[in-house]
Amino acid sequence: MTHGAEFDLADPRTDPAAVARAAADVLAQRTGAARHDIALVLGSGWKPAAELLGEADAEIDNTDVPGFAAAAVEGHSGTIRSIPLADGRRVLVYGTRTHFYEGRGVRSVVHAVRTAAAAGCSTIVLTNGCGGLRPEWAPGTPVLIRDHINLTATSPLEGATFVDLTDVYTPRLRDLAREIDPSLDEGVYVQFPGPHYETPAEVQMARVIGGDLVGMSTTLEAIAAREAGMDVLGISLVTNPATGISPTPLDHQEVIEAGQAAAQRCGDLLARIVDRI
Ligand code: 8IG
Repeated sequence: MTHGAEFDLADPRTDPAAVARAAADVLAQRTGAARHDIALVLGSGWKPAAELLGEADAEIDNTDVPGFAAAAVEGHSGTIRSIPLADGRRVLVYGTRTHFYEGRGVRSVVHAVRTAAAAGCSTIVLTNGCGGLRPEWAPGTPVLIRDHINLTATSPLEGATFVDLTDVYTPRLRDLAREIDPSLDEGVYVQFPGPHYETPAEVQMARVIGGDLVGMSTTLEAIAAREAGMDVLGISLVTNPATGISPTPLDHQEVIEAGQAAAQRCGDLLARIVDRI
């Protein structure tokens, strides 16, 4: 399905809020649910974990929803799923995200977040796969995002929109996650523009400025979510030590196995968090 020029986020005359409303309308139609309550964005390594949330009763191709681009990373287009919870609430699960490095513009990067808000979600859980700056974080360690440093040199907010970012990652949700899993560490996530990985000198810089995690997503989405008034929980899955952190070169097989081993822990964590939000 194609959509008209009025839904082209790359056109500066387009109102992103109107595209988000149109997208939310399509989701309501296609899921048969007037509203959703919690949104979940799945990053690298989180797909198997999300299976543990429950069974989706609707699955929609990104390309059928206004403003969504076909997935750039995977071979197939991304999908959006709707999972009903036992208590009547619904979770909107985004199987892919648009990354800043795709060059589609920041509006496209945060469109899923704005669509979730327009669909009624008051909480969004942003997950990602990232590099870890602390040697004690083995591949496969989930870490709560306590705060972020946005190194993209841009913002999803347009015009004189001054949004307070004191508590971007809602303290109550972080407390809840740690109640469920007291062994969870917290860290500061540094978003680099990508798509190249960091040099060792850039990883050192990230440490010096207060970072614990390095990746290519999440911060712009979190800002847009706060603008929309949503509570935000950010969880990173450390899939590799950042360049120069580990004395031994990265073993890709090790990373894959660590990710698979983490799926059960991350899935349990997600399911128990969503249950108690
Ligand atoms: I998975 O080491 C993953 N994504 N910037 N650095 C950055 N992004 C990442 C990394 C990493 N690992």
